[in-house]
Amino acid sequence: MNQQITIALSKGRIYEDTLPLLEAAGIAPLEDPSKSRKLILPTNNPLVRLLIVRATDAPTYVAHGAADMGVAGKDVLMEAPTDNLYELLDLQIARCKLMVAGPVVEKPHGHRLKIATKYLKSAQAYYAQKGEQVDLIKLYGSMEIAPLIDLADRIVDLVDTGNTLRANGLIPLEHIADISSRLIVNQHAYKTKFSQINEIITQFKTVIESQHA
Ligand code: PRT
Ligand code: MG
Repeated sequence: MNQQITIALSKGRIYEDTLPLLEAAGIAPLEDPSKSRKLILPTNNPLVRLLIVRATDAPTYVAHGAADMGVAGKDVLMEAPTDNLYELLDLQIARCKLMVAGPVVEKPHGHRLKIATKYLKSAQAYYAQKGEQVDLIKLYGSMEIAPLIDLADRIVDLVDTGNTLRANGLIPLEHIADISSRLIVNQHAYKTKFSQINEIITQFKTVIESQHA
């Protein structure tokens, strides 16, 4: 028996890059989230709907079973509790790097390095593995400002083209991790809706393999 499938996605780059994958699985949203204010989007398949959520919230919807599956950046998954969900597929979309960045000319720091970031867990794990004691400062955005006004010596943030760093007089210093978006599935839904979910995953895989052959 076919059941309702709910997929959590964030607007912007993840949505744009997931569309072709959904299309290959025969799923086409009936409205464009950049134009519509609807947060629950019906699709051409009456059994499939899309939830438009904040990027950092996607794992929460999936972990609680409010969505059966979703798409989330690895950066987000590294920070979030991932009980109750499986990370089943690297979609190889919305790629970037998690990096340490700092001013082109660093001031001498006679103290422990202060690192501003929204990626506390990843930054903590990175410096622990290096055996370096640092003070972490949690920010929710615009991290690039922190070294400019002496809130922090360096930042840990996502870098794609490097334009944002450059525009703020910062340069990438250390590579922490390659980031891409992952398909996540609620563990219970994966059992109870296995054939429907597996069908979607198979179609996604076909596209990803053809794009990265
Ligand atoms: O924007 P919002 O606050 O709603 O949430 P969000 O920023 O988490 O969502 P969104 O849609 O911006 O990002 C979703 C996912 O895209 C992230 O979780 C990453 O996995 C992935 N991704 C890929 C990126 C980037 N590339 C990226 N460049 N996310 C953010 N950026 C930002 C980065 O933080 C920095 O401010 O872009 C800036 C750097 O870009 P460059 O090209 O100037 O280097
Ligand atoms: Mg953003």
